[in-house]
Amino acid sequence: MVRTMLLALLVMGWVTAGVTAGPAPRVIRVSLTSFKFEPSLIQLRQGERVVLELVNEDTQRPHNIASELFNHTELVVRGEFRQGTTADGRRFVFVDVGKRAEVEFTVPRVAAGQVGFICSVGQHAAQGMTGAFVVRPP
Ligand SMILES: [Cu+2]
Repeated sequence: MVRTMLLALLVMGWVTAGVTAGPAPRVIRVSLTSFKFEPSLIQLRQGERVVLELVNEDTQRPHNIASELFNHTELVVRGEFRQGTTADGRRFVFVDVGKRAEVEFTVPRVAAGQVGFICSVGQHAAQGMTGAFVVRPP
Protein backbone atom coordinates (compact mmCIF):
# COMPACT_ATOMS: atom_id res chain seq x y z
CA MET A 1 0.00 0.00 0.00
CA VAL A 2 2.69 2.45 1.05
CA ARG A 3 4.76 1.35 -1.89
CA THR A 4 1.84 1.98 -4.27
CA MET A 5 1.32 5.48 -2.87
CA LEU A 6 5.00 6.29 -3.18
CA LEU A 7 4.93 5.10 -6.77
CA ALA A 8 1.86 7.24 -7.45
CA LEU A 9 3.62 10.30 -5.97
CA LEU A 10 6.66 9.61 -8.13
CA VAL A 11 4.53 9.39 -11.27
CA MET A 12 2.72 12.62 -10.35
CA GLY A 13 6.08 14.27 -9.85
CA TRP A 14 7.21 13.24 -13.33
CA VAL A 15 3.98 14.45 -14.90
CA THR A 16 4.23 17.83 -13.14
CA ALA A 17 7.87 18.19 -14.16
CA GLY A 18 6.91 17.40 -17.75
CA VAL A 19 4.30 20.13 -17.81
CA THR A 20 6.52 22.82 -16.35
CA ALA A 21 9.77 21.80 -18.07
CA GLY A 22 11.25 23.60 -21.03
CA PRO A 23 13.30 26.73 -21.20
CA ALA A 24 11.60 30.07 -20.58
CA PRO A 25 10.96 32.01 -23.78
CA ARG A 26 13.53 34.61 -24.78
CA VAL A 27 12.12 38.10 -24.33
CA ILE A 28 12.90 40.67 -27.01
CA ARG A 29 11.85 44.22 -26.27
CA VAL A 30 10.75 46.20 -29.31
CA SER A 31 10.11 49.92 -29.09
CA LEU A 32 7.60 51.49 -31.51
CA THR A 33 7.82 55.22 -32.21
CA SER A 34 7.33 57.57 -35.19
CA PHE A 35 8.54 56.10 -37.45
CA LYS A 36 10.78 53.27 -36.42
CA PHE A 37 11.10 49.92 -34.74
CA GLU A 38 13.96 49.52 -32.34
CA PRO A 39 15.60 47.13 -32.95
CA SER A 40 14.60 46.89 -36.58
CA LEU A 41 16.52 43.66 -37.17
CA ILE A 42 15.49 40.82 -34.89
CA GLN A 43 17.47 37.57 -34.88
CA LEU A 44 15.40 34.42 -34.42
CA ARG A 45 16.13 30.70 -34.52
CA GLN A 46 13.71 28.17 -35.99
CA GLY A 47 11.80 26.37 -33.25
CA GLU A 48 12.79 28.89 -30.59
CA ARG A 49 10.13 30.17 -28.20
CA VAL A 50 10.19 33.95 -27.96
CA VAL A 51 8.20 36.85 -26.56
CA LEU A 52 8.17 40.13 -28.44
CA GLU A 53 7.51 42.80 -25.88
CA LEU A 54 5.98 45.57 -27.97
CA VAL A 55 6.16 48.97 -26.32
CA ASN A 56 4.49 51.93 -28.00
CA GLU A 57 6.64 54.77 -26.72
CA ASP A 58 4.97 57.30 -28.98
CA THR A 59 2.98 60.14 -27.47
CA GLN A 60 0.86 60.72 -30.57
CA ARG A 61 0.41 57.69 -32.79
CA PRO A 62 -0.72 54.10 -32.54
CA HIS A 63 1.47 51.54 -34.29
CA ASN A 64 1.41 47.91 -35.21
CA ILE A 65 3.74 45.18 -36.32
CA ALA A 66 2.58 43.22 -39.34
CA SER A 67 4.51 40.28 -40.70
CA GLU A 68 3.97 37.24 -42.83
CA LEU A 69 5.96 35.31 -40.21
CA PHE A 70 2.92 35.57 -37.89
CA ASN A 71 0.83 33.68 -40.46
CA HIS A 72 2.98 30.57 -39.96
CA THR A 73 2.75 30.17 -36.19
CA GLU A 74 0.30 30.46 -33.33
CA LEU A 75 0.43 33.78 -31.49
CA VAL A 76 -0.34 34.15 -27.80
CA VAL A 77 -0.92 37.86 -27.23
CA ARG A 78 -1.23 39.52 -23.84
CA GLY A 79 -1.58 43.12 -22.74
CA GLU A 80 -3.42 45.98 -24.42
CA PHE A 81 -3.69 45.32 -28.14
CA ARG A 82 -5.84 44.61 -31.13
CA GLN A 83 -5.16 41.93 -33.71
CA GLY A 84 -6.00 41.91 -37.37
CA THR A 85 -4.88 41.21 -40.89
CA THR A 86 -3.58 43.71 -43.43
CA ALA A 87 -5.20 44.10 -46.87
CA ASP A 88 -2.45 41.88 -48.31
CA GLY A 89 -3.00 39.16 -45.71
CA ARG A 90 -0.31 39.67 -43.08
CA ARG A 91 -1.35 39.28 -39.48
CA PHE A 92 -0.62 42.20 -37.19
CA VAL A 93 -0.70 43.20 -33.54
CA PHE A 94 -1.70 46.81 -32.94
CA VAL A 95 -0.63 48.78 -29.85
CA ASP A 96 -2.10 52.16 -29.00
CA VAL A 97 -0.22 55.22 -27.73
CA GLY A 98 1.65 54.45 -24.53
CA LYS A 99 0.44 50.85 -24.35
CA ARG A 100 2.30 47.56 -24.45
CA ALA A 101 1.63 44.00 -25.49
CA GLU A 102 3.47 40.71 -25.45
CA VAL A 103 3.42 38.43 -28.46
CA GLU A 104 4.60 34.92 -27.65
CA PHE A 105 5.23 32.35 -30.36
CA THR A 106 7.42 29.53 -31.57
CA VAL A 107 9.55 30.62 -34.50
CA PRO A 108 8.18 28.66 -37.48
CA ARG A 109 10.42 26.55 -39.69
CA VAL A 110 10.19 28.86 -42.64
CA ALA A 111 13.19 29.11 -44.96
CA ALA A 112 16.18 30.70 -43.27
CA GLY A 113 16.66 34.33 -44.18
CA GLN A 114 14.84 37.59 -43.70
CA VAL A 115 11.11 37.92 -43.23
CA GLY A 116 10.08 41.55 -43.25
CA PHE A 117 7.75 43.36 -40.89
CA ILE A 118 6.13 46.76 -41.20
CA CYS A 119 3.85 49.11 -39.35
CA SER A 120 0.76 49.11 -41.54
CA VAL A 121 -0.84 52.12 -39.83
CA GLY A 122 -1.28 55.10 -42.23
CA GLN A 123 1.87 55.75 -44.25
CA HIS A 124 4.22 54.69 -41.45
CA ALA A 125 5.98 52.02 -43.50
CA ALA A 126 6.69 54.51 -46.30
CA GLN A 127 8.08 56.83 -43.65
CA GLY A 128 10.59 54.20 -42.60
CA MET A 129 8.74 52.07 -40.09
CA THR A 130 9.96 48.73 -41.38
CA GLY A 131 12.24 45.94 -40.20
CA ALA A 132 12.97 42.28 -40.57
CA PHE A 133 13.18 39.05 -38.64
CA VAL A 134 16.39 37.25 -39.48
CA VAL A 135 15.51 33.58 -39.20
CA ARG A 136 18.36 31.11 -38.72
CA PRO A 137 18.50 27.33 -38.33
CA PRO A 138 18.25 26.02 -34.74
CU1 LIG B 1 3.37 53.06 -37.01
